[in-house]
Amino acid sequence: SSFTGKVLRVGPLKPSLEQALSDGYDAPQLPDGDDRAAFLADKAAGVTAVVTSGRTGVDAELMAQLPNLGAIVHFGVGYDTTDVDRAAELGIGVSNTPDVLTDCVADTAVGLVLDTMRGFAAADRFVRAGRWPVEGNFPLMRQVSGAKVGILGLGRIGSAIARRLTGFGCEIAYHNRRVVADSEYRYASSPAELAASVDVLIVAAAGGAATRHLVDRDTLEALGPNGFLINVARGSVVDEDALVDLLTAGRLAGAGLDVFAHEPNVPGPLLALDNVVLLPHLASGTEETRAAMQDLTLQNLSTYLRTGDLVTPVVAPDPNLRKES
Ligand code: 8YV
Repeated sequence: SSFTGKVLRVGPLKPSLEQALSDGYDAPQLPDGDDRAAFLADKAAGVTAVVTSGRTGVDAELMAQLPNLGAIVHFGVGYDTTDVDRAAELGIGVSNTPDVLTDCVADTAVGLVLDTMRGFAAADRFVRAGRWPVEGNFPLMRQVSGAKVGILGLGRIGSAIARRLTGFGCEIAYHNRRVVADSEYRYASSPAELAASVDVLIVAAAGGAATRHLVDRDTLEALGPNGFLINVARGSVVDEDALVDLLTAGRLAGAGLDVFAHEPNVPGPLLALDNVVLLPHLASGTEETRAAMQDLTLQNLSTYLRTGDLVTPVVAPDPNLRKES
């Protein structure tokens, strides 16, 4: 292929995407450990584009080691594992896969709200353990329809969650880094103020340094013993130690979590709590959505290699800046 040597895979990717990158671009995988230095000495200068994901990303050190890198193409909407500020300084473009996963992630958030507030997974465990005939009725849970919902991060995904829960008759409020113009939902001036006024707080904010521990201990305390926390964003947005403390002490009603601070590790104490629903970061994980994410990833890559532009840029490539650096 005419693109041999130009494209590098960083971190594990969906197998069909790895295959497409190998077949279409002869793209190798960046080795880990001792093999990396020798690989880079041989191949680094030829690399103009990297394909990676929210699990791995490209840090400033790797950018420095790839002198002709012009684009970092992410499989996934989140790109907090890449040093985007450094990429912008260097003129390296960064793309993600927005929109195509919004529906599935919003579906998952609603599923977690239903499961956490109604206790479906716990009730399933109750049935399987043979407890129904022995103990009788399952304990009463909490009503989702009409509940007060707070959404932290009213972007594409947060808005899609709000639309869905409007259909459940929920009263929606939000906090966002900026007030969303023309929003029909009530704006709360801080995460803690939002948490204090709702039954369920749903985290749908972007990850990264700017949102680290945005949901801090105070916010979780404001949510309180009758409040539920749902997170489909990034584990880093929530102070996970505080979350575990409060859940363990019965100072939150429950939590539904698709993301964690140190994936794939889930804090041990949560495994013992029946009022916590734990998912293995699967929100975008359907055949349809992952195929659409793969298509958009490959479109970003091929467009960049053909034209120098990205289809869904987070940072636009700037070849002049890149040459200067
Ligand atoms: C993962 C996600 O990226 O899009 C995101 O930001 O968190 C997920 O879709 C996906 O698992 C690939 O890493």
